[in-house]
Amino acid sequence: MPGIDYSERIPNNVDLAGNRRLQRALEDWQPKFLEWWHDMGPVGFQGNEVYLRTAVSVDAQGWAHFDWVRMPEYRWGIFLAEPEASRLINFGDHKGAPAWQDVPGEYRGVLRRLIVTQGDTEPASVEQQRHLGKTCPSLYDLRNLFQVNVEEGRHLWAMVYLLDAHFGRDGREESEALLQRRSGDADKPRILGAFNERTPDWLSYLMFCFFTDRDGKYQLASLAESGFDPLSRTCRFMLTEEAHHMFVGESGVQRVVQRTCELMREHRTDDVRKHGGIDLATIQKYINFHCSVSLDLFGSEVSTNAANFYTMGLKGRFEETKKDDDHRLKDETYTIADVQGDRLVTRPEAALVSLNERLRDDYVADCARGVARWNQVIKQHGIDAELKLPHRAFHRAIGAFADVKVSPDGRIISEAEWDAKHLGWLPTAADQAFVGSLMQGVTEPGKFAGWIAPPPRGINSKPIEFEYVRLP
Ligand code: BYC
Repeated sequence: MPGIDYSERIPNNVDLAGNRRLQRALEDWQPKFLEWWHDMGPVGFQGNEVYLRTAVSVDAQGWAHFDWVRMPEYRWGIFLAEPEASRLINFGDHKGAPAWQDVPGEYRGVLRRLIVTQGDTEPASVEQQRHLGKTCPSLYDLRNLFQVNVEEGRHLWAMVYLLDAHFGRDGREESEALLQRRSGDADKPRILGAFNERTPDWLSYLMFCFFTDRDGKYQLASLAESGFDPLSRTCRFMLTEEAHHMFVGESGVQRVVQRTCELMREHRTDDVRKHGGIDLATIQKYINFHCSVSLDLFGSEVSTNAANFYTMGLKGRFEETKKDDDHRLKDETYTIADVQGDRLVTRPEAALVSLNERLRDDYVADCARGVARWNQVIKQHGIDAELKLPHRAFHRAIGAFADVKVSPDGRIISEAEWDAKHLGWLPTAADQAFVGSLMQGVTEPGKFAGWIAPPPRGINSKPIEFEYVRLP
């Protein structure tokens, strides 16, 4: 049965009670997690009841449970998707062998590193978003923020479970370290770049949910293909949670765009700032920033790490089993983006070392679909403007483009041109101050800040004016 046992101190569907050693390790970690949540989780609102969704089982219907919960009392637990009978390793050198239920000894270090990197992003995002509550544009948005935050907390639990269950003392040490690194801290930063950036305002947050959580979707989907079955099963369940985070991002930015268009039409101007809206030019700059830092999260275009993860059977491609090839890729090539002299080019490269770029391609296509939906809103308002994804080489810090300056439309430019123009491409301190000035908390049920349109419908068929967070 896919049911989750909520009578346990740590809700789970992995029969934790049957593994006393693991249960003790996790019960030892639980108060440390709560201490971290208290210190680094959402600022304020910890005593308020929030209308949250909790998984009651790991099947599709298991998400139907909504209730009032105070965040520190959220039932974080360990939920794995149901096992697939006789699952095999579907790619790499071990293709066709039974999926591993235990860590293959020779891959222990690599697998641990992958799990830790994934796990590290989860608390990082909660840390990045912790100050947003007091400037929420509505109770509806506040509730969505907290839903995302508690689920990122649960994703941390998911990775800690794998570490504690399968990596012994090393795993327990890594579990502790996950609570000790801090987003943006100079001495003990989070592992990946985007997770050390600030999320100072709600526009940044919505962009983060659209662009950075979408990296989560693609990375988790690749790890869900893993030959290490416990990782695959935990990622499969995490993906069901991730979908909501991307909904928050896509629909959130769409509502900002909609409000901007309404103001543009009403006042017959592009400059909606003086009417309390966020102009399309500023929205474009935020897209440029969040897209580029999220593109970095896929790693270098040419990566032996990526080739090894694949050959070892640990991390597959997006929708690996739906692809019609040999799933070993030793003789294949793939077209990747690169720099040659002063030109951006595409060129063939061995498919195995190109797997990061291939995943980035899947990701970019998905982002483009979302941006097209935002552009529909602009078009419906009869406005002649278009939001665009920046060129993938723009503003990169990882990989082939890290050492060149590139414009958002994909031209290699000189340092001098970059210096002269980059303030027009990326959010400036003044842009951030302006967006920051709009961030005034709105907490009256049914009311929305003036820079974002209300959503078309509420959560779980509740009305938009529902009291999604109970304030005193
Ligand atoms: N920042 O061969 P390379 C999510 C390091 S988001 C800093 O280019 P590789 C979420 C790299 O670690 C999904 N360092 O890359 C979203 C390596 O270091 P070592 C998170 C970076 O290894 C929102 C070196 O550079 N999950 O879930 O092929 C909210 C050379 O590496 C960066 C994962 O990432 C960077 N951007 O691939 C909440 C999945 N990029 O080993 C949650 C697990 C690279 O030489 N991680 N480096 O010291 C992976 O699969 C891989 O580690 C990466 C990098 C795809 C990230």
